Amino acid sequence: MTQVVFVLNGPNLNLLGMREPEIYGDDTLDDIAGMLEDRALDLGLEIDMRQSNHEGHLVDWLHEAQGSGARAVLLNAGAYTHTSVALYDAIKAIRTPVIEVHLSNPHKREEFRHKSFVGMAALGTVAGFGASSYLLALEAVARL
Ligand code: CA2
Repeated sequence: MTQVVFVLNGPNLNLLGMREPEIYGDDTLDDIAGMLEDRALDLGLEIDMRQSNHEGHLVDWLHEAQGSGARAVLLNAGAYTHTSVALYDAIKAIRTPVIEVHLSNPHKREEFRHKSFVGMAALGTVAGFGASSYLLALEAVARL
């Protein structure tokens, strides 16, 4: 049976490709889903891509990843990355490996983006490579 990789995206990432292309690039979230699905096919994996502007949805989906036996989670929690103890606790509470993903490199940006509750609980982080951050994180999953 093909193993499923959850790709969870947080607040405002539904606007990707429409605003601030100099920071986040031209690709929409649908474009990124397409790229991931193509690569996943080669790797024998399946992608379940989701986006929500609500913190609790991301928490529920992390629980669902564990409950459904997903292979791993790629998590771009958007701004919740820097604020959410609930996401920290949820990642700690599940055994499913979680990889933190960012389009930009938060460490090159404002001070408030330097702290990551997600990064403190995740297995690893890929950041700063635009849409390729997601692809690199998927490659990492295939090597786990
Ligand atoms: O670089 C990333 O992937 C971020 O997770 C993006 C978040 C930001 O708060 C994190 O610090 C780093 C912001 C996502 C907002 O996405 C937008 C997309 C297009 C236009 C405006 C916002």
